[in-house]
Amino acid sequence: MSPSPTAVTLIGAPTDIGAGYRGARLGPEALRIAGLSESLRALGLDVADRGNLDGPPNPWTEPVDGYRHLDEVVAWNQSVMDAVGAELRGGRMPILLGGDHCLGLGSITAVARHCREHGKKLRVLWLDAHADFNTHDITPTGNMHGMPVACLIGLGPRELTHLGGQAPAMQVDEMRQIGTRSVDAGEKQLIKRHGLPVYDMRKIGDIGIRRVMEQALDGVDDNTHIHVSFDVDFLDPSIAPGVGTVVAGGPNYREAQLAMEMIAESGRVGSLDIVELNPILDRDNGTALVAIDLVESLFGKSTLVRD
Ligand code: EXY
Ligand code: MN
Ligand code: MN
Ligand code: MN
Repeated sequence: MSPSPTAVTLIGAPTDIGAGYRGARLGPEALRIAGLSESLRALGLDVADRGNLDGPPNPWTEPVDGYRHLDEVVAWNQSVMDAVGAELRGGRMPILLGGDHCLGLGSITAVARHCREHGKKLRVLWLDAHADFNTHDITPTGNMHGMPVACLIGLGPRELTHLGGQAPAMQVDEMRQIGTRSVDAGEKQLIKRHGLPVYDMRKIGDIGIRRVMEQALDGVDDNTHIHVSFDVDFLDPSIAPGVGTVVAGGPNYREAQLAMEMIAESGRVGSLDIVELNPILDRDNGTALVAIDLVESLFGKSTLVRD
């Protein structure tokens, strides 16, 4: 994988199968209508759009054994893993358009397998208000968009922890969570037990977003593949209201922009998820436009006035 590849492929995953509100299934179209392809092309990228993946409808049923829609979540993540893996094998950078964050499991399982096969180090930057580290016995809702990180490190149903053929899909120390500010009691204990690296909003308040990003990117070298899993609810709701699980007190525009610019300057971004955009809860598609502007910062658009 070349650093900051110039060839990207959009992959739509129109489902809210893991979410507690319906509407994230409309996320891919909202991002397309807000001009994601055009914005990336304007930055000189070769942009392909492979359209939307197919998967089971949302049956909207209650949790069973602490999992809501488990079979459908597995089917969607299998489809995402196959599509993301195909783009990586083709030398293109996959950009997954969600859809809710349970899809991060399939996406990152494919990326982690690609890294193993190519002898690359993996660094996952999980930008999110939430830790998404629940398991079926501690989840307060059964919604599986609250579980992908636990599944990725091997805590979850075998159909998901072994989706890519082996578990864990990734190591805890390959993950850096940034912007966390809504964590359940059981989740907090699990995070402590497993030593999940979390830069929560208190840390950002204490040392600032620049220092946090320096620490989160520490150790990234020319042999590192960075995967950015951008849950749009990472952002403060005042700039991004169109998400299903709003949590006040998130990074402001400038903090989010600096975070994206610093990730871009590493030159090692190899894959991206844009998830949890819910147009039903948005105003004038404004959240999609903000998300795209920040993704442009991830691809080199900078506020730095170069001499
Ligand atoms: N922790 C809560 C739960 O597990 O239901 C809320 C999870 C929200 C997850 C969103 C995608 O980031
Ligand atoms: Mn999330
Ligand atoms: Mn979230
Ligand atoms: Mn169990």
